[in-house]
Amino acid sequence: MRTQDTQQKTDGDSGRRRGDRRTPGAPRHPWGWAAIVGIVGAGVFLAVAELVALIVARNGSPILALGSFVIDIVPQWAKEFAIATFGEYDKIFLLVSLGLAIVVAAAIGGVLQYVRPPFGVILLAIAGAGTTVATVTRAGATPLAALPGVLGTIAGAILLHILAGRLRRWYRTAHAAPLTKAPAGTTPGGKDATSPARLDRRGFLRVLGITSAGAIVVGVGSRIANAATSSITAIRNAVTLPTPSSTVDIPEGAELDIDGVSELFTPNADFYRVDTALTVPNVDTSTWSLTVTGMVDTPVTFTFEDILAMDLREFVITLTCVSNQVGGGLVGNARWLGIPVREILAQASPQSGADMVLSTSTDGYTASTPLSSLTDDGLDAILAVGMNGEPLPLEHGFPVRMVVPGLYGYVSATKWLTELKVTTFAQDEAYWTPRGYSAEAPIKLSSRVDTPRVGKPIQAGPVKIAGMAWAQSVGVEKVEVRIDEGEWQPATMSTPINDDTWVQWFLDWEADSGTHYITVRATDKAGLLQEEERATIAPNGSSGWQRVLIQVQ
Ligand SMILES: Nc1nc2c(c(=O)[nH]1)N[C@H]1C(S)=C(S)[C@@H](COP(=O)(O)O)O[C@H]1N2
Ligand SMILES: [Mo]
Repeated sequence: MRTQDTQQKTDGDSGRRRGDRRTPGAPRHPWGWAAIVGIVGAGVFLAVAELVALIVARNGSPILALGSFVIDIVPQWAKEFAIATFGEYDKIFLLVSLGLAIVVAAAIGGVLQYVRPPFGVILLAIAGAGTTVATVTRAGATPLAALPGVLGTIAGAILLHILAGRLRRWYRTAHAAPLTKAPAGTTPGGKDATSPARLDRRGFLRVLGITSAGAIVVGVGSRIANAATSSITAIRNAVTLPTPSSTVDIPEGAELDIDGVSELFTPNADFYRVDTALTVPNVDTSTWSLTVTGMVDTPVTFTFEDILAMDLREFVITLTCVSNQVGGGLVGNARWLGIPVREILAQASPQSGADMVLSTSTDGYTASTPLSSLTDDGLDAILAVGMNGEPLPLEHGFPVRMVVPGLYGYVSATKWLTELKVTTFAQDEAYWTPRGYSAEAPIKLSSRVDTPRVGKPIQAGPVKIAGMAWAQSVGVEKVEVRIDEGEWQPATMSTPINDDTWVQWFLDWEADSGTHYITVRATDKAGLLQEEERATIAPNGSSGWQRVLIQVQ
Protein backbone atom coordinates (compact mmCIF):
# COMPACT_ATOMS: atom_id res chain seq x y z
CA MET A 1 0.00 0.00 0.00
CA ARG A 2 1.24 3.40 -0.92
CA THR A 3 1.61 6.02 1.70
CA GLN A 4 0.21 9.44 1.55
CA ASP A 5 3.76 10.83 1.52
CA THR A 6 5.07 8.92 -1.43
CA GLN A 7 2.12 10.00 -3.39
CA GLN A 8 2.61 13.60 -2.64
CA LYS A 9 6.27 13.54 -3.48
CA THR A 10 5.79 11.85 -6.75
CA ASP A 11 2.82 13.85 -7.82
CA GLY A 12 4.35 16.74 -9.63
CA ASP A 13 1.35 18.43 -11.04
CA SER A 14 -0.48 19.60 -8.00
CA GLY A 15 1.73 21.42 -5.51
CA ARG A 16 -0.71 20.68 -2.75
CA ARG A 17 -0.20 21.28 0.91
CA ARG A 18 1.26 18.46 2.92
CA GLY A 19 -1.32 16.50 4.81
CA ASP A 20 -4.03 17.35 2.30
CA ARG A 21 -6.13 14.23 1.96
CA ARG A 22 -6.92 14.82 -1.69
CA THR A 23 -5.33 12.48 -4.16
CA PRO A 24 -4.26 12.95 -7.74
CA GLY A 25 -7.15 13.84 -9.93
CA ALA A 26 -9.22 15.22 -7.07
CA PRO A 27 -11.11 18.40 -7.92
CA ARG A 28 -9.46 21.24 -6.06
CA HIS A 29 -12.57 23.36 -6.05
CA PRO A 30 -15.74 21.26 -6.26
CA TRP A 31 -17.84 24.42 -5.83
CA GLY A 32 -16.29 26.00 -8.87
CA TRP A 33 -16.91 22.88 -10.90
CA ALA A 34 -20.47 22.66 -9.58
CA ALA A 35 -21.07 26.25 -10.66
CA ILE A 36 -19.70 25.44 -14.13
CA VAL A 37 -21.99 22.40 -14.25
CA GLY A 38 -24.95 24.70 -13.56
CA ILE A 39 -23.87 27.12 -16.28
CA VAL A 40 -23.46 24.30 -18.81
CA GLY A 41 -26.90 22.95 -17.83
CA ALA A 42 -28.42 26.38 -18.48
CA GLY A 43 -26.47 26.55 -21.75
CA VAL A 44 -27.95 23.23 -22.85
CA PHE A 45 -31.41 24.51 -21.90
CA LEU A 46 -30.99 27.63 -24.04
CA ALA A 47 -29.35 25.80 -26.95
CA VAL A 48 -32.06 23.15 -27.19
CA ALA A 49 -34.73 25.83 -26.83
CA GLU A 50 -33.17 27.87 -29.66
CA LEU A 51 -32.98 24.80 -31.88
CA VAL A 52 -36.60 23.86 -31.23
CA ALA A 53 -37.63 27.49 -31.76
CA LEU A 54 -35.87 27.48 -35.11
CA ILE A 55 -37.71 24.34 -36.18
CA VAL A 56 -41.24 24.76 -34.83
CA ALA A 57 -41.76 28.24 -33.44
CA ARG A 58 -39.60 31.05 -34.76
CA ASN A 59 -41.08 33.48 -32.28
CA GLY A 60 -40.51 31.08 -29.38
CA SER A 61 -36.89 31.97 -28.57
CA PRO A 62 -36.82 31.97 -24.74
CA ILE A 63 -33.83 34.27 -24.47
CA LEU A 64 -35.54 36.94 -26.57
CA ALA A 65 -38.90 36.38 -24.85
CA LEU A 66 -37.16 36.77 -21.50
CA GLY A 67 -35.46 39.93 -22.73
CA SER A 68 -38.77 41.37 -23.94
CA PHE A 69 -40.43 40.33 -20.71
CA VAL A 70 -37.75 42.14 -18.69
CA ILE A 71 -38.15 45.24 -20.89
CA ASP A 72 -41.87 45.13 -20.12
CA ILE A 73 -41.52 44.82 -16.36
CA VAL A 74 -38.50 47.05 -15.76
CA PRO A 75 -39.74 50.23 -14.06
CA GLN A 76 -39.70 53.42 -16.05
CA TRP A 77 -36.92 55.04 -13.97
CA ALA A 78 -34.65 52.04 -14.61
CA LYS A 79 -35.35 52.26 -18.34
CA GLU A 80 -34.58 55.97 -18.33
CA PHE A 81 -31.40 55.31 -16.37
CA ALA A 82 -30.33 52.69 -18.90
CA ILE A 83 -31.06 54.96 -21.84
CA ALA A 84 -29.36 57.95 -20.18
CA THR A 85 -26.31 55.90 -19.26
CA PHE A 86 -25.95 53.62 -22.24
CA GLY A 87 -27.80 55.53 -24.93
CA GLU A 88 -28.39 53.38 -27.96
CA TYR A 89 -26.57 50.54 -26.25
CA ASP A 90 -29.37 50.16 -23.73
CA LYS A 91 -30.58 46.93 -25.35
CA ILE A 92 -27.08 45.51 -25.24
CA PHE A 93 -26.84 46.57 -21.61
CA LEU A 94 -30.09 44.75 -20.98
CA LEU A 95 -28.95 41.59 -22.73
CA VAL A 96 -25.57 41.60 -20.98
CA SER A 97 -27.24 42.09 -17.57
CA LEU A 98 -29.73 39.38 -18.38
CA GLY A 99 -26.87 37.12 -19.46
CA LEU A 100 -24.99 37.78 -16.21
CA ALA A 101 -28.11 37.16 -14.16
CA ILE A 102 -28.64 33.85 -15.97
CA VAL A 103 -25.00 32.86 -15.39
CA VAL A 104 -25.22 33.64 -11.66
CA ALA A 105 -28.57 31.87 -11.25
CA ALA A 106 -27.27 28.90 -13.24
CA ALA A 107 -24.12 28.72 -11.10
CA ILE A 108 -26.26 28.70 -7.96
CA GLY A 109 -28.38 25.97 -9.52
CA GLY A 110 -25.27 23.92 -10.21
CA VAL A 111 -24.00 24.22 -6.64
CA LEU A 112 -27.48 23.38 -5.30
CA GLN A 113 -27.69 20.31 -7.48
CA TYR A 114 -24.25 19.27 -6.28
CA VAL A 115 -24.90 19.60 -2.56
CA ARG A 116 -28.68 19.04 -2.36
CA PRO A 117 -29.98 17.17 -5.35
CA PRO A 118 -32.51 17.58 -6.86
CA PHE A 119 -32.80 21.24 -5.82
CA GLY A 120 -30.68 22.45 -8.75
CA VAL A 121 -32.96 20.63 -11.16
CA ILE A 122 -35.98 22.10 -9.37
CA LEU A 123 -34.52 25.60 -9.70
CA LEU A 124 -33.94 25.00 -13.41
CA ALA A 125 -37.49 23.68 -13.84
CA ILE A 126 -38.89 26.79 -12.15
CA ALA A 127 -36.77 29.05 -14.36
CA GLY A 128 -37.80 27.01 -17.41
CA ALA A 129 -41.49 27.25 -16.53
CA GLY A 130 -41.19 31.02 -16.00
CA THR A 131 -39.43 31.43 -19.32
CA THR A 132 -42.04 29.31 -21.08
CA VAL A 133 -44.81 31.43 -19.63
CA ALA A 134 -42.96 34.57 -20.74
CA THR A 135 -42.71 33.07 -24.24
CA VAL A 136 -46.30 31.93 -24.73
CA THR A 137 -47.79 35.11 -23.33
CA ARG A 138 -46.01 37.30 -25.87
CA ALA A 139 -48.18 38.90 -28.51
CA GLY A 140 -48.53 36.71 -31.55
CA ALA A 141 -47.20 33.58 -29.87
CA THR A 142 -48.72 30.29 -31.03
CA PRO A 143 -49.29 27.32 -28.68
CA LEU A 144 -46.22 25.76 -30.28
CA ALA A 145 -44.15 28.54 -28.71
CA ALA A 146 -44.27 26.54 -25.47
CA LEU A 147 -42.22 23.71 -26.98
CA PRO A 148 -38.78 25.41 -26.97
CA GLY A 149 -39.02 26.21 -23.26
CA VAL A 150 -40.40 22.80 -22.30
CA LEU A 151 -37.96 20.69 -24.33
CA GLY A 152 -35.08 23.01 -23.35
CA THR A 153 -35.91 22.58 -19.66
CA ILE A 154 -36.03 18.81 -19.99
CA ALA A 155 -32.68 18.68 -21.79
CA GLY A 156 -31.07 21.11 -19.33
CA ALA A 157 -32.41 19.18 -16.33
CA ILE A 158 -31.12 15.86 -17.65
CA LEU A 159 -27.68 17.34 -18.29
CA LEU A 160 -27.56 19.04 -14.91
CA HIS A 161 -28.45 15.76 -13.22
CA ILE A 162 -25.85 13.77 -15.15
CA LEU A 163 -23.03 16.29 -14.77
CA ALA A 164 -23.59 16.90 -11.06
CA GLY A 165 -23.69 13.13 -10.55
CA ARG A 166 -20.39 12.67 -12.35
CA LEU A 167 -18.78 15.50 -10.43
CA ARG A 168 -19.93 13.96 -7.17
CA ARG A 169 -18.52 10.59 -8.17
CA TRP A 170 -15.20 12.07 -9.16
CA TYR A 171 -14.93 13.96 -5.87
CA ARG A 172 -15.89 10.88 -3.86
CA THR A 173 -13.53 8.49 -5.58
CA ALA A 174 -10.76 11.02 -5.29
CA HIS A 175 -11.24 11.17 -1.55
CA ALA A 176 -11.57 7.47 -1.21
CA ALA A 177 -8.54 6.89 -3.40
CA PRO A 178 -5.92 6.66 -0.64
CA LEU A 179 -7.69 3.56 0.59
CA THR A 180 -8.00 2.02 -2.81
CA LYS A 181 -5.35 -0.30 -3.96
CA ALA A 182 -3.79 0.75 -7.22
CA PRO A 183 -4.20 -1.93 -9.86
CA ALA A 184 -1.15 -4.05 -10.47
CA GLY A 185 1.32 -2.61 -12.89
CA THR A 186 0.43 0.97 -12.28
CA THR A 187 3.04 3.44 -11.33
CA PRO A 188 2.98 4.87 -7.87
CA GLY A 189 2.00 8.41 -7.36
CA GLY A 190 -1.20 8.39 -9.36
CA LYS A 191 0.55 9.52 -12.53
CA ASP A 192 -1.06 6.47 -13.94
CA ALA A 193 -3.93 7.43 -16.14
CA THR A 194 -6.13 4.56 -15.00
CA SER A 195 -6.45 5.46 -11.34
CA PRO A 196 -10.17 5.58 -10.47
CA ALA A 197 -10.09 9.25 -9.61
CA ARG A 198 -8.46 10.12 -12.90
CA LEU A 199 -10.94 8.00 -14.79
CA ASP A 200 -13.81 9.75 -13.07
CA ARG A 201 -12.25 13.13 -13.73
CA ARG A 202 -11.79 12.26 -17.35
CA GLY A 203 -15.38 11.04 -17.63
CA PHE A 204 -16.71 14.21 -16.03
CA LEU A 205 -14.57 16.51 -18.15
CA ARG A 206 -15.44 14.66 -21.30
CA VAL A 207 -19.20 14.99 -20.79
CA LEU A 208 -18.74 18.59 -19.68
CA GLY A 209 -16.61 19.42 -22.72
CA ILE A 210 -18.87 17.73 -25.25
CA THR A 211 -22.06 19.26 -23.88
CA SER A 212 -20.67 22.78 -23.54
CA ALA A 213 -19.18 22.70 -27.04
CA GLY A 214 -22.42 21.20 -28.39
CA ALA A 215 -24.52 23.80 -26.60
CA ILE A 216 -22.44 26.66 -27.99
CA VAL A 217 -22.52 25.37 -31.57
CA VAL A 218 -26.21 24.45 -31.56
CA GLY A 219 -27.37 27.50 -29.61
CA VAL A 220 -25.39 30.12 -31.48
CA GLY A 221 -26.03 28.43 -34.84
CA SER A 222 -29.79 28.27 -34.28
CA ARG A 223 -30.00 31.84 -33.04
CA ILE A 224 -28.07 33.10 -36.09
CA ALA A 225 -30.22 31.04 -38.47
CA ASN A 226 -33.36 32.28 -36.75
CA ALA A 227 -32.18 35.90 -36.86
CA ALA A 228 -31.25 35.55 -40.53
CA THR A 229 -34.75 34.33 -41.32
CA SER A 230 -36.25 37.13 -39.29
CA SER A 231 -34.26 39.60 -41.34
CA ILE A 232 -35.52 38.01 -44.57
CA THR A 233 -39.03 38.25 -43.13
CA ALA A 234 -38.36 41.95 -42.62
CA ILE A 235 -37.11 42.25 -46.21
CA ARG A 236 -40.23 40.44 -47.41
CA ASN A 237 -42.47 42.69 -45.34
CA ALA A 238 -40.82 45.71 -46.94
CA VAL A 239 -41.57 44.52 -50.49
CA THR A 240 -44.35 46.50 -52.16
CA LEU A 241 -45.84 44.52 -55.00
CA PRO A 242 -46.82 46.56 -58.03
CA THR A 243 -50.46 46.68 -59.04
CA PRO A 244 -51.08 44.04 -61.70
CA SER A 245 -51.61 45.47 -65.17
CA SER A 246 -54.45 42.98 -65.58
CA THR A 247 -56.46 40.95 -63.12
CA VAL A 248 -58.50 37.79 -63.45
CA ASP A 249 -62.27 38.15 -63.45
CA ILE A 250 -63.91 35.89 -60.92
CA PRO A 251 -67.18 34.85 -62.53
CA GLU A 252 -70.48 34.79 -60.73
CA GLY A 253 -70.95 31.39 -59.07
CA ALA A 254 -67.22 30.64 -58.92
CA GLU A 255 -67.47 29.80 -55.24
CA LEU A 256 -70.14 27.60 -53.70
CA ASP A 257 -71.39 28.31 -50.22
CA ILE A 258 -71.29 24.80 -48.80
CA ASP A 259 -69.99 23.74 -45.41
CA GLY A 260 -67.02 21.43 -45.54
CA VAL A 261 -65.92 22.06 -49.12
CA SER A 262 -62.43 23.53 -49.71
CA GLU A 263 -62.17 27.25 -50.30
CA LEU A 264 -61.76 28.21 -53.94
CA PHE A 265 -58.60 30.16 -53.06
CA THR A 266 -56.39 28.34 -50.59
CA PRO A 267 -55.17 30.76 -47.92
CA ASN A 268 -51.37 30.98 -47.91
CA ALA A 269 -51.18 29.67 -44.36
CA ASP A 270 -53.09 26.51 -45.38
CA PHE A 271 -51.37 25.99 -48.70
CA TYR A 272 -49.60 22.63 -48.82
CA ARG A 273 -45.82 22.78 -48.75
CA VAL A 274 -43.60 20.21 -50.41
CA ASP A 275 -39.87 20.58 -50.94
CA THR A 276 -36.53 19.01 -50.21
CA ALA A 277 -35.29 21.96 -48.16
CA LEU A 278 -34.42 21.03 -44.57
CA THR A 279 -34.62 24.67 -43.54
CA VAL A 280 -36.40 27.25 -45.67
CA PRO A 281 -33.84 29.01 -47.90
CA ASN A 282 -33.30 32.64 -46.87
CA VAL A 283 -33.01 34.66 -50.01
CA ASP A 284 -32.05 38.31 -49.77
CA THR A 285 -33.66 40.24 -52.61
CA SER A 286 -30.77 42.70 -52.78
CA THR A 287 -28.31 39.97 -53.78
CA TRP A 288 -30.75 37.64 -55.56
CA SER A 289 -30.67 37.38 -59.34
CA LEU A 290 -32.17 35.21 -62.05
CA THR A 291 -29.97 34.14 -64.94
CA VAL A 292 -31.15 32.69 -68.22
CA THR A 293 -28.34 30.54 -69.61
CA GLY A 294 -27.65 27.51 -71.79
CA MET A 295 -28.77 27.29 -75.40
CA VAL A 296 -29.56 30.98 -75.79
CA ASP A 297 -28.12 33.68 -78.06
CA THR A 298 -27.78 36.23 -75.26
CA PRO A 299 -27.63 35.07 -71.65
CA VAL A 300 -29.43 37.57 -69.42
CA THR A 301 -29.55 38.30 -65.71
CA PHE A 302 -32.41 39.98 -63.88
CA THR A 303 -32.41 41.51 -60.42
CA PHE A 304 -35.49 41.48 -58.22
CA GLU A 305 -35.97 45.17 -59.06
CA ASP A 306 -35.94 44.25 -62.76
CA ILE A 307 -38.66 41.66 -62.21
CA LEU A 308 -40.83 44.04 -60.15
CA ALA A 309 -40.50 46.65 -62.89
CA MET A 310 -41.88 44.26 -65.53
CA ASP A 311 -45.44 44.15 -66.77
CA LEU A 312 -46.75 41.96 -63.94
CA ARG A 313 -50.21 40.44 -64.29
CA GLU A 314 -52.51 38.34 -62.19
CA PHE A 315 -52.99 34.64 -62.91
CA VAL A 316 -55.09 32.04 -61.14
CA ILE A 317 -53.49 28.61 -61.28
CA THR A 318 -54.07 25.47 -59.21
CA LEU A 319 -50.85 23.76 -58.14
CA THR A 320 -50.70 20.00 -57.56
CA CYS A 321 -48.03 17.70 -56.15
CA VAL A 322 -47.22 14.40 -57.80
CA SER A 323 -47.27 12.90 -54.29
CA ASN A 324 -50.95 13.67 -53.86
CA GLN A 325 -52.85 10.48 -53.11
CA VAL A 326 -56.37 9.91 -54.37
CA GLY A 327 -58.50 12.14 -52.16
CA GLY A 328 -55.42 13.91 -50.77
CA GLY A 329 -54.69 17.53 -49.91
CA LEU A 330 -51.49 18.31 -51.82
CA VAL A 331 -53.39 20.65 -54.12
CA GLY A 332 -53.91 24.37 -53.71
CA ASN A 333 -55.23 27.27 -55.69
CA ALA A 334 -53.87 30.81 -55.60
CA ARG A 335 -53.94 34.16 -57.30
CA TRP A 336 -50.39 34.62 -58.48
CA LEU A 337 -48.77 37.90 -59.48
CA GLY A 338 -46.19 37.29 -62.14
CA ILE A 339 -44.96 37.39 -65.68
CA PRO A 340 -45.15 34.70 -68.37
CA VAL A 341 -41.88 32.76 -68.57
CA ARG A 342 -42.01 33.03 -72.37
CA GLU A 343 -41.46 36.80 -72.09
CA ILE A 344 -38.40 36.23 -69.91
CA LEU A 345 -37.00 33.52 -72.22
CA ALA A 346 -37.61 35.68 -75.29
CA GLN A 347 -35.15 38.25 -73.95
CA ALA A 348 -32.41 35.60 -74.12
CA SER A 349 -33.44 34.22 -77.54
CA PRO A 350 -33.48 30.42 -77.07
CA GLN A 351 -31.76 28.48 -79.85
CA SER A 352 -33.38 25.81 -81.96
CA GLY A 353 -32.77 22.27 -80.80
CA ALA A 354 -33.54 23.01 -77.18
CA ASP A 355 -36.53 21.14 -75.72
CA MET A 356 -36.26 21.68 -71.97
CA VAL A 357 -35.66 24.34 -69.37
CA LEU A 358 -33.81 23.25 -66.25
CA SER A 359 -34.82 25.58 -63.44
CA THR A 360 -32.54 25.76 -60.42
CA SER A 361 -33.26 26.91 -56.90
CA THR A 362 -30.85 28.72 -54.59
CA ASP A 363 -30.55 25.44 -52.67
CA GLY A 364 -29.55 23.46 -55.74
CA TYR A 365 -32.93 21.79 -56.38
CA THR A 366 -33.73 21.43 -60.09
CA ALA A 367 -36.81 20.78 -62.22
CA SER A 368 -37.04 19.92 -65.91
CA THR A 369 -39.88 21.59 -67.78
CA PRO A 370 -40.57 21.02 -71.48
CA LEU A 371 -39.63 24.22 -73.34
CA SER A 372 -42.95 24.06 -75.19
CA SER A 373 -44.91 24.26 -71.91
CA LEU A 374 -43.12 27.51 -71.17
CA THR A 375 -43.30 29.13 -74.60
CA ASP A 376 -46.78 28.01 -75.73
CA ASP A 377 -48.90 31.11 -76.34
CA GLY A 378 -52.02 29.40 -75.07
CA LEU A 379 -50.45 28.45 -71.74
CA ASP A 380 -49.46 30.93 -69.09
CA ALA A 381 -46.45 29.43 -67.37
CA ILE A 382 -45.28 32.18 -65.07
CA LEU A 383 -42.55 33.48 -62.81
CA ALA A 384 -44.48 34.49 -59.70
CA VAL A 385 -43.56 37.10 -57.10
CA GLY A 386 -46.95 37.35 -55.41
CA MET A 387 -49.34 34.81 -53.92
CA ASN A 388 -52.88 35.79 -52.92
CA GLY A 389 -51.98 39.46 -52.71
CA GLU A 390 -48.74 39.10 -50.73
CA PRO A 391 -45.11 38.61 -51.68
CA LEU A 392 -44.46 34.86 -51.84
CA PRO A 393 -44.24 33.44 -48.32
CA LEU A 394 -40.69 32.25 -47.54
CA GLU A 395 -41.85 28.58 -47.59
CA HIS A 396 -43.45 29.08 -50.98
CA GLY A 397 -40.36 30.37 -52.73
CA PHE A 398 -39.67 34.00 -51.82
CA PRO A 399 -38.72 36.01 -53.77
CA VAL A 400 -39.44 34.32 -57.13
CA ARG A 401 -40.78 30.92 -58.17
CA MET A 402 -42.21 29.23 -61.25
CA VAL A 403 -45.80 28.11 -61.63
CA VAL A 404 -46.80 26.13 -64.71
CA PRO A 405 -50.43 25.20 -65.33
CA GLY A 406 -50.95 21.50 -65.99
CA LEU A 407 -47.59 20.16 -64.78
CA TYR A 408 -46.91 18.62 -61.37
CA GLY A 409 -44.88 20.86 -59.07
CA TYR A 410 -41.73 18.74 -59.14
CA VAL A 411 -41.23 19.30 -62.87
CA SER A 412 -42.23 22.94 -62.97
CA ALA A 413 -42.86 24.91 -59.79
CA THR A 414 -39.28 25.64 -58.67
CA LYS A 415 -39.24 27.84 -55.59
CA TRP A 416 -36.39 30.23 -54.66
CA LEU A 417 -35.66 30.26 -58.38
CA THR A 418 -32.27 31.53 -59.48
CA GLU A 419 -31.47 30.06 -62.89
CA LEU A 420 -33.27 29.00 -66.06
CA LYS A 421 -31.05 26.89 -68.29
CA VAL A 422 -32.32 26.31 -71.80
CA THR A 423 -31.20 22.79 -72.65
CA THR A 424 -32.39 19.34 -73.75
CA PHE A 425 -33.82 16.32 -71.93
CA ALA A 426 -30.98 14.33 -73.48
CA GLN A 427 -28.36 16.54 -71.92
CA ASP A 428 -29.69 17.47 -68.49
CA GLU A 429 -31.54 15.73 -65.70
CA ALA A 430 -33.59 17.22 -62.86
CA TYR A 431 -33.49 16.36 -59.15
CA TRP A 432 -36.31 13.78 -59.16
CA THR A 433 -35.53 12.12 -62.49
CA PRO A 434 -32.89 9.66 -61.23
CA ARG A 435 -35.03 9.10 -58.12
CA GLY A 436 -37.87 7.17 -59.73
CA TYR A 437 -40.06 9.93 -61.16
CA SER A 438 -40.78 10.72 -64.79
CA ALA A 439 -38.86 13.52 -66.47
CA GLU A 440 -42.14 14.86 -67.84
CA ALA A 441 -45.31 14.84 -65.78
CA PRO A 442 -48.62 16.40 -66.76
CA ILE A 443 -51.13 16.59 -63.89
CA LYS A 444 -53.68 13.78 -64.04
CA LEU A 445 -57.34 14.76 -64.20
CA SER A 446 -58.75 14.17 -60.73
CA SER A 447 -61.62 14.71 -58.32
CA ARG A 448 -62.16 14.32 -54.60
CA VAL A 449 -64.90 14.36 -51.95
CA ASP A 450 -64.46 16.97 -49.19
CA THR A 451 -67.76 16.38 -47.39
CA PRO A 452 -69.12 14.19 -45.86
CA ARG A 453 -65.97 12.68 -44.42
CA VAL A 454 -64.89 9.20 -43.55
CA GLY A 455 -65.19 8.65 -39.81
CA LYS A 456 -67.61 11.55 -39.32
CA PRO A 457 -71.10 10.07 -39.15
CA ILE A 458 -73.91 12.25 -40.53
CA GLN A 459 -77.62 12.44 -39.85
CA ALA A 460 -80.11 10.86 -42.21
CA GLY A 461 -82.00 13.35 -44.39
CA PRO A 462 -80.90 15.92 -46.95
CA VAL A 463 -77.11 16.09 -47.30
CA LYS A 464 -74.85 18.03 -49.63
CA ILE A 465 -72.04 15.90 -50.99
CA ALA A 466 -69.34 18.27 -52.22
CA GLY A 467 -65.71 18.38 -53.26
CA MET A 468 -63.16 19.56 -55.78
CA ALA A 469 -62.10 18.53 -59.28
CA TRP A 470 -59.19 19.64 -61.44
CA ALA A 471 -57.81 19.14 -64.92
CA GLN A 472 -55.35 22.00 -65.23
CA SER A 473 -54.79 23.43 -68.72
CA VAL A 474 -57.65 21.34 -70.15
CA GLY A 475 -60.56 22.19 -67.87
CA VAL A 476 -63.17 20.08 -66.08
CA GLU A 477 -66.21 19.25 -68.23
CA LYS A 478 -68.30 17.34 -65.70
CA VAL A 479 -68.23 15.64 -62.33
CA GLU A 480 -70.34 12.58 -61.54
CA VAL A 481 -71.19 10.95 -58.23
CA ARG A 482 -72.39 7.47 -57.49
CA ILE A 483 -73.98 6.32 -54.26
CA ASP A 484 -73.22 2.68 -53.52
CA GLU A 485 -73.77 0.73 -56.76
CA GLY A 486 -76.37 3.20 -58.11
CA GLU A 487 -76.42 5.23 -61.30
CA TRP A 488 -73.82 7.94 -61.94
CA GLN A 489 -75.46 11.28 -61.20
CA PRO A 490 -74.18 14.56 -62.60
CA ALA A 491 -72.96 16.92 -59.87
CA THR A 492 -73.41 20.70 -60.10
CA MET A 493 -70.10 22.50 -60.66
CA SER A 494 -69.06 25.97 -59.58
CA THR A 495 -68.38 28.29 -62.52
CA PRO A 496 -64.71 27.67 -63.44
CA ILE A 497 -62.45 30.73 -63.26
CA ASN A 498 -60.43 29.27 -66.13
CA ASP A 499 -59.15 25.91 -67.31
CA ASP A 500 -56.09 26.14 -65.04
CA THR A 501 -58.05 26.21 -61.81
CA TRP A 502 -59.95 23.62 -59.91
CA VAL A 503 -63.72 23.70 -59.51
CA GLN A 504 -66.00 22.92 -56.61
CA TRP A 505 -68.93 20.55 -57.16
CA PHE A 506 -71.89 19.30 -55.13
CA LEU A 507 -74.75 16.84 -55.26
CA ASP A 508 -77.92 16.88 -53.15
CA TRP A 509 -78.53 13.54 -51.54
CA GLU A 510 -81.35 12.18 -49.40
CA ALA A 511 -79.31 10.02 -47.04
CA ASP A 512 -80.95 7.02 -45.40
CA SER A 513 -79.36 5.49 -42.35
CA GLY A 514 -76.76 2.83 -42.76
CA THR A 515 -73.39 2.59 -44.44
CA HIS A 516 -72.90 4.06 -47.91
CA TYR A 517 -70.16 4.40 -50.45
CA ILE A 518 -69.79 7.66 -52.31
CA THR A 519 -67.68 7.50 -55.45
CA VAL A 520 -66.66 10.49 -57.58
CA ARG A 521 -65.15 10.84 -61.04
CA ALA A 522 -64.57 13.72 -63.44
CA THR A 523 -64.35 14.14 -67.20
CA ASP A 524 -62.19 16.82 -68.78
CA LYS A 525 -63.03 19.11 -71.69
CA ALA A 526 -61.06 16.86 -74.06
CA GLY A 527 -63.58 14.11 -73.26
CA LEU A 528 -61.18 12.09 -71.14
CA LEU A 529 -62.79 10.22 -68.25
CA GLN A 530 -60.80 10.11 -65.02
CA GLU A 531 -58.79 6.88 -64.78
CA GLU A 532 -60.57 4.29 -62.63
CA GLU A 533 -57.57 2.08 -62.13
CA ARG A 534 -55.46 2.92 -59.11
CA ALA A 535 -51.85 3.97 -59.65
CA THR A 536 -49.20 4.79 -57.06
CA ILE A 537 -47.72 8.29 -56.96
CA ALA A 538 -44.45 7.13 -58.53
CA PRO A 539 -43.47 7.54 -61.31
CA ASN A 540 -45.95 10.17 -62.52
CA GLY A 541 -48.85 10.68 -60.11
CA SER A 542 -51.68 8.70 -58.54
CA SER A 543 -54.89 7.75 -60.30
CA GLY A 544 -58.17 6.11 -59.35
CA TRP A 545 -61.68 7.10 -58.36
CA GLN A 546 -62.07 8.13 -54.75
CA ARG A 547 -64.60 5.99 -52.89
CA VAL A 548 -65.52 7.10 -49.37
CA LEU A 549 -67.36 5.07 -46.79
CA ILE A 550 -69.98 7.13 -44.96
CA GLN A 551 -71.96 6.29 -41.83
CA VAL A 552 -75.48 7.72 -41.77
CA GLN A 553 -77.25 7.66 -38.40
N1 LIG B 1 -36.59 24.70 -54.68
C1 LIG B 1 -37.57 23.78 -54.68
N2 LIG B 1 -38.70 24.03 -55.36
C2 LIG B 1 -39.69 23.12 -55.38
C3 LIG B 1 -39.57 21.90 -54.70
C4 LIG B 1 -38.37 21.66 -53.99
O1 LIG B 1 -38.17 20.59 -53.38
N3 LIG B 1 -37.39 22.63 -54.00
N4 LIG B 1 -40.60 21.00 -54.72
C5 LIG B 1 -41.55 21.10 -55.80
C6 LIG B 1 -42.75 20.30 -55.56
S1 LIG B 1 -42.57 18.63 -55.57
C7 LIG B 1 -43.98 20.87 -55.45
S2 LIG B 1 -45.37 19.91 -55.43
C8 LIG B 1 -44.14 22.33 -55.33
C9 LIG B 1 -44.89 22.67 -54.08
O2 LIG B 1 -44.98 24.05 -53.91
P1 LIG B 1 -45.52 24.63 -52.55
O3 LIG B 1 -44.66 24.07 -51.45
O4 LIG B 1 -45.44 26.10 -52.66
O5 LIG B 1 -46.95 24.15 -52.41
O6 LIG B 1 -42.90 23.00 -55.27
C10 LIG B 1 -41.93 22.51 -56.16
N5 LIG B 1 -40.81 23.39 -56.09
MO1 LIG C 1 -44.54 17.73 -55.60
